[in-house]
Amino acid sequence: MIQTDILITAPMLPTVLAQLGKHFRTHHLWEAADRGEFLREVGPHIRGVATSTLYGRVGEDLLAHLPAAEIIASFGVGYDNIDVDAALAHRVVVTNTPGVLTEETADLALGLLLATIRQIPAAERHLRDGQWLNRPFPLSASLRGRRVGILGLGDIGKAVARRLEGFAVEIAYCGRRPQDVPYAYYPTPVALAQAVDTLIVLIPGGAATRHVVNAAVLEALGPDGVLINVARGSVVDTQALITALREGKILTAGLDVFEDEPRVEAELLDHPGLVLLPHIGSGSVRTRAAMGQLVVDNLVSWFSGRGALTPVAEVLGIL
Ligand code: 8YV
Repeated sequence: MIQTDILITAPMLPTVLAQLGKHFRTHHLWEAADRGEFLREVGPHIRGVATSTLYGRVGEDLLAHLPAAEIIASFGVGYDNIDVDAALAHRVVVTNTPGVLTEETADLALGLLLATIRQIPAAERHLRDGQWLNRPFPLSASLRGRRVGILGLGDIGKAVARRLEGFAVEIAYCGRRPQDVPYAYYPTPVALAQAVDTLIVLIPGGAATRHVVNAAVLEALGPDGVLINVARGSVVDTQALITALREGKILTAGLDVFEDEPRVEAELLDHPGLVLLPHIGSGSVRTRAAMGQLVVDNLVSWFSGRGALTPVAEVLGIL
């Protein structure tokens, strides 16, 4: 047993908590009646942190209590919930959970795309409400003949593109640089939006990508435009999206993520044509277990002297 003190900031899967408890001396921050007092007491002993978006952002205010911290293992591939600059200033390594959720999230992106274009949730409501007895469900838009743009061709973007190949649609993408792929490249989000009528957002969140999908991008997508976001709510300017929907500048949207989760803007909730999901991209039992396992494995590997398994890109420079 490695007697290393680990701070767990927010509830995690019972299997993950059990494993962390087996390997380490764990401290549950979310159970503390007085967080300040708890951190003053255990903070100086903490060498590792396990966290997730459920906690909120890990930054200077928490790190200042953890002078002996060496590693933050975050649950999720996106790590905009960690102030990486602050972590690096404290010489704390940050890990995320890439890879294990790629295919699951790509599956959900395709499900959301089809549900949005073919209006599957509204059609089901029509049946359940007994409306089918009165009239057929209205005809929907179609995926046929669409040009689909992927904003952010990382691992998940590529997994989405592979699936789209099977749907016989044109595929284009925008990213920092062209890649060796058989899809058309556009250097800016507006150029991509001009070239396509369906946009799937897959770039990471954070300050650098805030509101990248703005009024100009939505206008460029056009009146048949469909926006799908399974990345981060912060990437889309929600007010611009609400305006674009109201003014018919785009057709509809399917959103799994929101700017102020779990709160969702009333104007989005009131719009019957939108498909809105509660951030379930990676949310299967199997995939969440794999993500949790990777949190455990990163901590165990680090404290066994074998290094971090999946450090985030910014950290690779200091290792
Ligand atoms: C999780 C995610 O919902 O991996 C990510 O970046 O957004 C999702 O897999 C989230 O991290 C849960 O805390």
